[in-house]
Amino acid sequence: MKSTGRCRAHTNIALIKYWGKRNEELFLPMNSSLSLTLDAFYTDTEVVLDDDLDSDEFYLDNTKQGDKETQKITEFLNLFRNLANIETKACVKSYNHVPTAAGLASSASAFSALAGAMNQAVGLNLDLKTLSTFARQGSGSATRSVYGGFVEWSMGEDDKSSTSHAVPVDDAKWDIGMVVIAVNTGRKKLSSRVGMKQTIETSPFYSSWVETATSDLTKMKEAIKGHDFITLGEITESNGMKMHATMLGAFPPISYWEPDSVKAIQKVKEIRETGIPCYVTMDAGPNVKVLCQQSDMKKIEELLLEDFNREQIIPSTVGEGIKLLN
Ligand code: 2P0
Repeated sequence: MKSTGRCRAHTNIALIKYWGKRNEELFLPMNSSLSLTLDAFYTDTEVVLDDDLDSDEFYLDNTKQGDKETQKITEFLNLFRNLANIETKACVKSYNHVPTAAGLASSASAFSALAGAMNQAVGLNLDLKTLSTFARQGSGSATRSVYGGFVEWSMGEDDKSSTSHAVPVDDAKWDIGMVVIAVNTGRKKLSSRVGMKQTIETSPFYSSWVETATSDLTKMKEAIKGHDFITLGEITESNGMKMHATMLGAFPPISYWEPDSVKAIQKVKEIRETGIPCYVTMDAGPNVKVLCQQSDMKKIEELLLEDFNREQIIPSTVGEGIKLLN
């Protein structure tokens, strides 16, 4: 017997960052976070449950993946198989749709799409909130990709997995956009998973980070409610910088920045000084993301082209939540 599920999920960029777990096994975060789902970057995934398979198979962009990558998928699918009380193996095929130079292939869209596809293949009919708690256990940031627009990942209580889930905050259909400046698209040397653990264990700034992220989130939700773009942007930029400052305080220090990251940040500041509101954020890599108003995106692209190449500048509008494909 065979049963199939197909799902698309878009990636998301955190405006209030997640940087650390209070429970590593369950992927429970130290603080709640908030993101914007992006239309330009997404993953399509097909899961075929097949009684004839002896073990799970995993293909990424038509290339069969090795044991280590497949094992991660197996562990993730087991969450669903355990719930449904089945042992059927699966063939998983994933396709990343990311502009070639972006280097933004993301575990957020990957695990969110896989959760959606497996939910359909198994026939569990989990609702989106519950599905986000499953996506979370593949990769923390995947929790938020279940929904479109502005999405909160509510940290939840204690070790209760079901309480740590995504909450849709706002559809972001009020002139919101993002421009990615791809500085370097190579593989990062230090994974987020290791980087965040090292930061919690050694950075003396960590407790202040958690406090400030929590108050930033409250203020940001107010700004979103009031469609106050300037406050939204100011908190975004401040929160991202505070996360990177906290990492710099780790031992040994952690920095994902490159010279061109600083160049991009300076450029955005110059653009802002001309009167166009735009604000930077950065994740566990050197690329710079610019939160802006969609109506300013063309102008911002033009100005960025004075210092960066065409293929380094990737604009995106707001993305939708997961959707089943047929
Ligand atoms: C975020 N990042 O909120 C933060 C900001 C990077 C910097 O979530 O260990 O791949 O799989 O939960 O989700 C990247 O870390 O880490 C991330 P795991 P994940 O988007």
